[in-house]
Amino acid sequence: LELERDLRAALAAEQFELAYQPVFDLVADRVCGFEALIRWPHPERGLVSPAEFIPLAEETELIGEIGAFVLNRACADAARLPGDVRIAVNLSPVQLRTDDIVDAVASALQRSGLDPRRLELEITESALLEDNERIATLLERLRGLGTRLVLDDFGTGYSSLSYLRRFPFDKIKIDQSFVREMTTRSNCVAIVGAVVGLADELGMTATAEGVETADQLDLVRQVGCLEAQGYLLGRPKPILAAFELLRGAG
Ligand code: G
Ligand code: G
Ligand code: MN
Ligand code: NA
Repeated sequence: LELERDLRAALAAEQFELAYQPVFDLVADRVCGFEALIRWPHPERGLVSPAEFIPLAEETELIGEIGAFVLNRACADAARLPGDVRIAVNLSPVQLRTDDIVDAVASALQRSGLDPRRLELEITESALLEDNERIATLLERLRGLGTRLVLDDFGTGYSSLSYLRRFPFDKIKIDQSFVREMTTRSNCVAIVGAVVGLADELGMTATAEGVETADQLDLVRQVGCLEAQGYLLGRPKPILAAFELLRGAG
């Protein structure tokens, strides 16, 4: 309850920050985007993990306001990044329970002037479990704004192929648990390779998440994956460091 009170205060005081983790185009060998990850530097508790406060925000319906903050900040920051660099924002399943999310995304795009094609919306499978017809219409509307839809953490939930048939995704993010075990379990190499092939056939991109070692990156490349993200390639960092990373890459 104390944390809930702090969460409200943090919103009012704009205590939240965004960290940006680079996403690499493995063909061009350059940063092609960033995933925005919320950070809460709490004055007394120190850095509170979103794994702790996002579930609380979902229960207390503060997630709408926090989500709007993330969208607005990420789009404003992305609009200042050069060229065609993309920004990915995580959407909570709770944010998809009402159609307000369409207005929130449209508003962030309009206020920032960001080209909608540079905004990626990450959605986990758990958001797709219920109320299929309504969710399908909602996702069509989000895509209608010009944004790209990403199926996040693929492989961890039901990983139903019907999600890929029914919903208009542009990208699949392969969960880090598969990537981590590629070096120790050949079946994980086969699974990641199969998802990459499937994405390709469907005209989608696949991103390998959680790449931590050079051996993992080699295997990810070997199975034909074109995009990757993980601590080996870059940790989540403040926007200024993200700018520097792009400048350094030339
Ligand atoms: O960066 P990391 O440990 O800190 O994130 C932990 C979890 O919190 C991940 O599942 C991530 O998707 C989620 N997360 C991080 N930032 C956001 C955000 O802005 N919105 C939502 N809904 N989830 C987020
Ligand atoms: O659920 P989602 O995939 O959005 O969450 C991404 C989470 O994974 C964030 O908490 C982010 O900080 C974390 N992350 C990103 N790269 C790595 C990595 O290479 N290893 C580990 N263990 N976590 C990572
Ligand atoms: Mn994500
Ligand atoms: Na993910």
